[in-house]
Formats: sequence, structure tokens, C-alpha cells
Amino acid sequence: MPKPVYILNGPNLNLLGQRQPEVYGRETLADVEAACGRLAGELGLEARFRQSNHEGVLIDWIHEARGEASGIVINPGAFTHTSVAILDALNAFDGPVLEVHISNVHKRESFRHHSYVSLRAEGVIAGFGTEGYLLALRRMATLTGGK
Ligand code: DHK
Repeated sequence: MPKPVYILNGPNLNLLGQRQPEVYGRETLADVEAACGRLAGELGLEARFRQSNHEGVLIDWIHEARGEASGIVINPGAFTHTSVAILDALNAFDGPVLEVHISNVHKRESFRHHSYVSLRAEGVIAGFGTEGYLLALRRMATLTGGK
């Protein structure tokens, strides 16, 4: 059995579709999860999709991914710009890490221009809306030897 790809989402992403739709769009996180599940099936991958508003929970899931996951797609939300602890956890994971942002963080406030996670990620997708998750999954298939 191939190992699943973990798709981890940080704070406030549970409100996707409701908060600032002009920035993050109208799709819900459940819509994104369903689309990822469909594409993962086509790519011969299994996606394990999760969201938490809590830094420690995200870190525990990254630890769990050690040995459990083939790769990690992560949208850490605002923790992207603040969390050395999430960077350290990702550095303890051996497989590929892809960072996703729904919005184009580089077009926004300067505090969003720096990412701790980018110091670890093989690739970064920003500003492609929720389609960014699907692009990341396609790239993950290439990196992990899926279809
Ligand atoms: C999501 C957030 O919640 C913000 O804190 C980040 C990211 C950007 C996104 O675009 O998906 O700055």
C-alpha cells in the first residue's frame, strides 16, 4: 500500500468560503477536500486532509506523518509567517513538502512576504486560489512516484 499524502491546513481555513471571499474565494474547505480526494484517486494517491486552528495540533500531525506519509502539502495559514516550530517539525520529516497559499501573499501586506515554511518546502504555490491544492497534488505525484 502506498503511503498517503497529508494535506494539512492551518488556522482560519475552516472558514474558507465565508471569510474574505474576495481574497480566498467562495469554495469551502469541504469542497477543496472533495476535489483533492477525486484528483488523488486519479493520480493513484491517497489524500489525508486535515485542518486545525492550533499550532501544536499541526505539529503533532507533522510528527505523525514521519513514517506514515509519502509527502506533505501544507497551507499553514498565518503560522506560515510566524512559526519556527512548524518549520522545525517539517525539518524532521524526510519526504517532500509543498507549501500552498490560496492568495498571492506577495501582493499583500509585507508581513505575509516571509515564510518560515519556504525554508523547507520543495515548492511553493501562491495565488492560484484553491486550484493550488490540486497543482500541489499533481506535483506530489511526480515527486513520490505516483501516476
Ligand atoms: C491563508 C491565511 O490564513 C493567511 O494568514 C496567509 C494564506 C495566506 C492563503 O493565502 O491561503 O497569509
